[in-house]
This record gives sequence, structure tokens and C-alpha cells, in this order.
Amino acid sequence: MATEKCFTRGSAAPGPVPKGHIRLFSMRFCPFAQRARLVLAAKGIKHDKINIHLKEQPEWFLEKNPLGLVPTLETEAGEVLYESPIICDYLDEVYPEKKLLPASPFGKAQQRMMLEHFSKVAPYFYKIAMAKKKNADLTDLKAELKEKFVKLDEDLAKKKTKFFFGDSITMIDYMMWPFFERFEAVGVLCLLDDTPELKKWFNRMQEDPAVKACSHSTETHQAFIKTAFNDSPDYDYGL
Ligand SMILES: N[C@@H](CCC(=O)N[C@@H](CS)C(=O)NCC(=O)O)C(=O)O
Repeated sequence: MATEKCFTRGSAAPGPVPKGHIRLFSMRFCPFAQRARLVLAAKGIKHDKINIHLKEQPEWFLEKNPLGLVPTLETEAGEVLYESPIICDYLDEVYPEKKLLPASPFGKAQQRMMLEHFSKVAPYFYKIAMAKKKNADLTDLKAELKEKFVKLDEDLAKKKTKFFFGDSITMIDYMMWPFFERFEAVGVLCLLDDTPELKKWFNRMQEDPAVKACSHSTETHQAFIKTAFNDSPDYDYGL
């Protein structure tokens, strides 16, 4: 799809997935959809992308995924997948160039365990954003998040690796990244000053071509978050 503008209720349904492509239903500011975009970019997978207006979803999108969630993936055969880790694992398996998951069952299990732990860190983006909206005191939330950062920092220090599963980027790094990009937007990235290994990881991630291709600036995130707070998210912000 040439346009990045989102499809909304009443938008005409797209045609079938083009031959040799795979289709991602996304939203430009969704951290979970960004995981899928990162994997597509890192692996150089030919795809087409349709952004969805999440408040007024097209009827045909709800027919494909009644949960109405992005990311959603549609294959050339009309198969539909959702849930970001499932989509990303599927892409890694179907497109074997530049594997992001380890080959061994134990390696895969380790990545899943790390992701499970990280699923307790990711929600802090929303918690902090909501607290900021209410002008609430952030002290406790920041202390809790700092504790999580310390654990991640210790993990990197113990492993002595540049990334969370070796010296090159693997799936787990891409699963974590979108939330760190947004931690900066909600003003808590200064917590990294006390976690030097995690800070180095953050800086290395910023240099990755897929991360560069799929990121928004802090200012753009902040502007989008502001529209979301006003209950009228501008999914096309900046286009
Ligand atoms: N567990 C899902 C979460 C996806 C998710 O929450 N996506 C949000 C956008 S960031 C969404 O589609 N919201 C639409 C809705 O809840 O109706 C995943 O990992 O893919």
C-alpha cells in the first residue's frame, strides 16, 4: 500500500495480498506493531502495510481479526495471525534469511523466558504516561521501573554481551526496543544513567538500521501521546 494514512470505518477493503508479499495491519505508534515492523525490516521481507484507525476500525478488518488488534498479519493464502511475539516468530520461521531466533530449543526457550520477564517492564510506559496525564506523583513508578532496569543491567553485565543474546541483535532485543523508545518520550530514560550496561545497549540499538527505519523521534511520540490523552488519537500525526 502506498499510503501510510490509516484506513477507517467505511474505507474500501484492500484487494488480496499481492503475490510474493505478506501484509501487516499496523498503527504507526503501536509498540507491539513496531515489533513486527522491526522484524520485517531486519529481515528485508517484502510486505505491504495497512495502518488501521483503532478507534473506528474498518468492518473488513474486524472480519479478519474480530479482536481488532494490531499487529495482525495476513498471508498470501489468506491466513491471519495476531499477537506480536507469535507474528515475529512466524516471520522468522517462514523467512529463514538472517535468523533472529536461536536454532536450539533451549535458546528459543531462553528468549521466551526473557520476553516473559520483559512483559512486566513494558506496561510501565502506559502507567507512566497515564500518571503524567493526571499530574500524579511519579516517584513510586520511577523507583519500580528503576528496579527493573537494574535487573536488566545485571543480566547484561553477567553475560558480558553487547545485546541480550550475544554480540549481535536477536529477536529479544527487537521485542524490547519499542518500549525503550517510548520511555524516552515519557521522560524516564534518565533512569539509564544508573544502569550503564543497559544504557550502552540502548545506544547500540539506536545504531541498528532496522531500528532507525522503524523509529519515530521523541518529539513525534510526545505529540502523538498528547493527542491520545485528549481522547482523539491522531494516528496520521506527522503525515
Ligand atoms: N498482546 C498484543 C497487544 C497488541 C495491542 O494491544 N495493540 C493495540 C495498539 S498498541 C491495539 O490494537 N488496540 C486496539 C484495541 O484494543 O481495540 C500483541 O502483543 O500484539
